[in-house]
Amino acid sequence: MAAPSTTHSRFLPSENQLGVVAVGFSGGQPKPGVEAAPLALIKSGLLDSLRNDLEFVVHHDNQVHDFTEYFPTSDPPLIISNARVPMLNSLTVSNVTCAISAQVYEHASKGRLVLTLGGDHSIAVGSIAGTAKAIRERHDGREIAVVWVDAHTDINTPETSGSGNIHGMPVAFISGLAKPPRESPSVFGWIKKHHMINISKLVYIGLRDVDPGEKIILRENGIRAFSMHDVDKYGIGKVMDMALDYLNCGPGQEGMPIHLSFDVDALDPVFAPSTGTPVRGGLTLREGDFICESIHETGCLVAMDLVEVNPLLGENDLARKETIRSGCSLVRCALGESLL
Ligand SMILES: [Mn+2]
Repeated sequence: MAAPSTTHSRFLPSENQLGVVAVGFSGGQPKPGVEAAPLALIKSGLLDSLRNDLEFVVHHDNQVHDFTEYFPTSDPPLIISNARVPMLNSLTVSNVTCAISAQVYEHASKGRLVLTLGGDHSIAVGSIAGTAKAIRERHDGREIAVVWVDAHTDINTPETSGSGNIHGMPVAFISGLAKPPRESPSVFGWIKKHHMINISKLVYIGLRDVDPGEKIILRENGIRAFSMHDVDKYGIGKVMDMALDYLNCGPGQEGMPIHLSFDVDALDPVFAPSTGTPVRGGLTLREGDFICESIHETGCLVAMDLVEVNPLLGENDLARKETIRSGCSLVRCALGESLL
């Protein structure tokens, strides 16, 4: 039986107010199914356990939003000069993430911790934008830190992308590394300065499948990244010490509001097989849980995304159940469940 956390939140007025945004959207990538994740997670009892075991007051409109009302009537592949492939569903993803940012902002501006259940990882453009704007307003212009836990860096620009799928680009757009394309300026044209993150306040954990163009972006921008090589070399405990120290969120440090964006494909496919782009050699479930526990313990968490659970993928029903169970475990750990 879990008990509520005793950790004091450093950036939220109270510890137990949780806003939930359920996003049934898969347009940032080609495989159907990831839009079914929020309902599968909720049906498996995720929100009930947050209410009953961790004693959160959950603010949720009891809807999974598919945001189809924001889909444009036409959204042809967007051809961009110097790009290898066209950008796919660009207007759709732009419109949907704008709507997500407003929903996340609505919760965050009231001082709630915000949990966004995806959906593919393109939705993080919206969730991070909403968090960043609300925190700037509530805390005198303060920037947020982002911990991006993923097998991939998702930092392609339209020019470096080899697929055109926007779930591989959210970090580029939300950090301003990628600008609204000249060919279609309304694509992510809604992103203003107050929505953006500072790339020097981003940390990656769990990387093991990074495109050549992305490696150049990481190097040129000096982005702090902990790959699976680092997890093997130092162990997850030391990696989290280094990551949190870098973000000024270690013991005795001043702290920064943290947005945790957790892609379930950071976990090894043994623990999370039902996802669109699984990569072998990933985090164990305990390592994933430990990342979440460590961030919770800082008291700095202000928002979390859980993305890329795809209940239509995986070999069998057991694979799907395991993936959903893993996803629920990650959320509960980030929100304060502890072993003892
Ligand atoms: Mn991702």
